[in-house]
Amino acid sequence: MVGSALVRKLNAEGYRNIVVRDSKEFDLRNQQAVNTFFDAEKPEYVFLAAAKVGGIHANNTFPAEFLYDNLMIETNIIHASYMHKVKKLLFLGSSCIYPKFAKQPIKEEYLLDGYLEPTNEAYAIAKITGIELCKFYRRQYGCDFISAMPTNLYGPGDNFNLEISHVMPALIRKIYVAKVSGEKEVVMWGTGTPRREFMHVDDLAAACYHLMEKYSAELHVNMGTGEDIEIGELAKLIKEIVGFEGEIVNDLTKPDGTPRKLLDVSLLNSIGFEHKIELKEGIQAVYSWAIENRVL
Ligand code: GFB
Repeated sequence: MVGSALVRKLNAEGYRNIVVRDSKEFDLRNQQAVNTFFDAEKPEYVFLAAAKVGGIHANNTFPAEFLYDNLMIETNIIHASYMHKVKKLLFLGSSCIYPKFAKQPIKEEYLLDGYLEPTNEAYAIAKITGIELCKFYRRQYGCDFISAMPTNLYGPGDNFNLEISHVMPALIRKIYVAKVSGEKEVVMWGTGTPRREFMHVDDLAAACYHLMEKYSAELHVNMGTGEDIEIGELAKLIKEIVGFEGEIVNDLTKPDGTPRKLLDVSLLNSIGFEHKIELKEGIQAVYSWAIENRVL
């Protein structure tokens, strides 16, 4: 989802020499394969969006893979970028790097200030390592490597598989299916009281492009909208957009995860970037995309 949005943005900005590989073509966990790729393509600018990602259930169920795969991807690419003298690299992390009970809104400085949320601890440790790699390659070797920490993302190309997806595509799919099959209830995981901040992936891609042009420093940059919503309210909004009139019921056997992770985006704003796509309009666009692309 993020990689495709970055390609759309770079194309729109007029770039024509964009080198892309997806995971079916080669395995970024394989150091030799990564080095061979860098030898052949000699990239000048690297957007490191590749990662093993998933929603709360996938993170909680496959922590070994979330740690191992992400560590391998990051270390291989960041080291190869250093060895091949890449001009600039942007590493993408996640807002789950911050402590579970971080003060809100979360400033970049709160990193490593408390215990992590257990459901995504493995993924968070991998992403924190990525930030630290960029920081230390910058400090020791002078590499222009920067890091961005996006909030929960959504958009075209999202994963709608209910077992591994994030909440947004999951609720869009469940609510749509309930509507077309005439069901009266939709199951929402957890209590519905956690709050999440959602950013459309096209805003994220624009923010990444902006950082690549304007930012060069050790400190990672929060990427978000600065606004969040309760999951129960999100479900109501999706119901309204999809036109479903049944009930939302809670499955309390599923975890809530972190209660809140609203990012302080004043650093991003001070670099000159503000998001454009508001939540309702973004969900409407994704819903239309999902219908057109038959992923529901
Ligand atoms: O989006 P989500 O899976 O990820 O869940 P996290 C957000 C909230 O929505 C949780 C609730 O409180 C879920 O319990 N939820 C309600 C649901 N219904 C559903 C449903 O049908 N599916 C899903 N998936 N959730 C992930 C992290 O955390 O977010 C990752 O595990 C990463 O590491 C990513 O940071 C952005 O926001 O809880």
